[in-house]
Amino acid sequence: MDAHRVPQVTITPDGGGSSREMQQEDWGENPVDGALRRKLSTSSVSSTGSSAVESEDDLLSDSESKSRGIITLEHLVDTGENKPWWKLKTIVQWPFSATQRRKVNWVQLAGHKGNFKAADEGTILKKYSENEMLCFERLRNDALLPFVPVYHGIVEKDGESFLHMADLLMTFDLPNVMDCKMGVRTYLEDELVRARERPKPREDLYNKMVQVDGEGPTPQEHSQRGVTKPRYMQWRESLSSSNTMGFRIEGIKKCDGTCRTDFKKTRSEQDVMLVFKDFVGGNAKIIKSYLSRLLEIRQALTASEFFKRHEVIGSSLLFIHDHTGNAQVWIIDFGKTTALPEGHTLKHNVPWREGNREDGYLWGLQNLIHTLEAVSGEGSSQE
Ligand code: I3P
Repeated sequence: MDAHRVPQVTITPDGGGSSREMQQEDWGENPVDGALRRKLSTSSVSSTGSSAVESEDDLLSDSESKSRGIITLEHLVDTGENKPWWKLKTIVQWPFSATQRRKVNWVQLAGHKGNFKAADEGTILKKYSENEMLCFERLRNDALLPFVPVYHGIVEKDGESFLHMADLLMTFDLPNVMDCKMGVRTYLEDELVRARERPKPREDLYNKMVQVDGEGPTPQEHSQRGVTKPRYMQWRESLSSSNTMGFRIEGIKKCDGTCRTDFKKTRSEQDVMLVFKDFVGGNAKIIKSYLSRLLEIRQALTASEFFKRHEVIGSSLLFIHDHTGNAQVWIIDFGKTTALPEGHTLKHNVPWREGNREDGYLWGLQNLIHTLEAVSGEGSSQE
């Protein structure tokens, strides 16, 4: 094992962060033999009393409290570089000697920072969200159950509530991870109504918009140095492939430790295909495995009572593969997935008009399948 490899956690890169050195107490009493541990979390989580992994949310200066995102722990070659914008979130037990001190860096692929704590081996904790908890409860007897992280219930830790769920990276060896946010719409209708009734221009969203496109804001938004949340979300959707394809790539973390989240302008099918080809390193077998998993997911969605009765907003498909050929896709992040009024159902493949609550999820999935079929049809260097 490369002595310079260090664990890393991955989620979205907005905002500041830090790195720190791992210390003796971080390793705990019972070092892991052999394979290094990796952690990934999805929607919601909670803690267990005997966690091999301690959390340091106090290092996260994130003011956001919503519940969604992904965490991955894995190996990263320590270049000795300081990445001051990264946030340390979790400390992992590690098979190095207790006296060794290693720098731990955290990167974020998607979701809000500060929402996760690691838990017992094979599990992860996510900041409690009632909405997400209700989704997990309702999914217990649903056709989608095999495609969502196993949910272990609510756990209290350090005075906070968490949702406790399976670590999706456990079965992978040096995983590659991609987060695709599904749907044509990434904000709730309620958010739109609230913004109309009481517009609250936000400077942070204005700044994020200007960073990508100085001409993104209207003259009025420039003068107030603020944009409302739905306006920002709609801009994100139209700039990326959300509107045109019903899904968009949020972030990718590769097994070599590199992490990319600069996909805000990845919009055309050709662009998306290129990203997928690069993600799988031209390995056609991985694309085929992903395709068959997506077909299973589509079938399960069609059979799912939960899916019929919920507006699925901000949920992602998480693609994970490794060098052994293991490839999986999971449905994650239910923080904004909401039940419809009694008797109402959605089609998920018709256009959204305000009031119909359609999300375009199935349409997006179909486009994603077509895109991967196109990648597969172009052949690849490795079979
Ligand atoms: C964020 C992203 C998140 C959203 C967040 C946005 O934009 O769209 O999904 O959180 O809103 O800032 P970006 O990807 O460009 O960083 P929700 O899905 O929870 O609404 P927020 O700033 O209000 O948390």
